[in-house]
Amino acid sequence: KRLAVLGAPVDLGASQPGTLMGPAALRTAGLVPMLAALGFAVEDHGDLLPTPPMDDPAETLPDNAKQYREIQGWVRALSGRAYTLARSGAIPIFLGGDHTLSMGSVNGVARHWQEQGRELFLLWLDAHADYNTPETTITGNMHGMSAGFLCGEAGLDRLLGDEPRASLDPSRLELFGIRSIDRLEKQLVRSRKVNIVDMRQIDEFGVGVLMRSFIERVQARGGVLHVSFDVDFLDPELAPGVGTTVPGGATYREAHLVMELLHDAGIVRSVDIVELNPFLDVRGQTARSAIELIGSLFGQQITDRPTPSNAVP
Ligand code: DIR
Ligand code: MN
Ligand code: MN
Ligand code: MN
Repeated sequence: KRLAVLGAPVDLGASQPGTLMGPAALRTAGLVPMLAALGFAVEDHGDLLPTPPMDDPAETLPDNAKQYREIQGWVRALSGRAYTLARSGAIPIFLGGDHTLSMGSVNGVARHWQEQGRELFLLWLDAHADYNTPETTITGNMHGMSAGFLCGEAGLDRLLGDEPRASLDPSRLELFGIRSIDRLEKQLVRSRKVNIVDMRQIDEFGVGVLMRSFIERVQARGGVLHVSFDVDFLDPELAPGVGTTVPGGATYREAHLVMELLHDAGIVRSVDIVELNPFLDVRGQTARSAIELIGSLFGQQITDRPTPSNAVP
């Protein structure tokens, strides 16, 4: 099985600079050899360059979308590359960069699966819902708009330029680990009936039960899955190297179980690792946590004992 690693050092979508160092830190922490040791053929495609800012006279710049033109250059380039990589049959792993990366990566892979007639589901592991639009945002930071954009919310309609826009029904988005959501964003998520697993649910039911029920939903539809992993999903104790830490996140063990269950299900076809900010990290701790989790996602196990993955309580 082939894995294709692609860096996208974008940081203009976040409130603080620094995520542009993310791909380098993930490589320094040993991502590629770790995946190779698990038996994969790993191609490292290096880092992507954005397309030059578009000058589209028909496009009025949206209000409240900071650095729109530059983000647009990244998103368009990413979407094209993601489409080609997915079509090549490899599992692409996109290294961020801030979470605007996903507007391109997910759009590109979604186009591919649409052509194949397979339903793509999107698992959003994050402290935040990222379901803002230029209408609902408080900060204007575009990394808080990615999930909304991907589900077809209005306001960034020409972001992709001539790159085809895939459509992802909000019913195929799973927000998981959420503990920070803005007021208008919450209303929007509710009105779209997006599935949302917040920390309250994780505390009450545990990640095992919740993740299994999501996986069953994907499998029942014969679907495939993109995992968009914002490292602020993790508790700040474990992942201090993020611009927008929120207390009360997933623990080391919860996060590993999520990844192990996803691996066992065999449905993951593409991955983003985003929002790692090495400038804020403590001796590479967050980068290391992130790659250990990616190891679990791709089959790293403690023992070779078969896991009772179908033992649904
Ligand atoms: C906040 C924070 N909801 C915003 N969002 C994110 O700026 O829209 N922080 N994604 O990481
Ligand atoms: Mn995010
Ligand atoms: Mn986040
Ligand atoms: Mn963030």
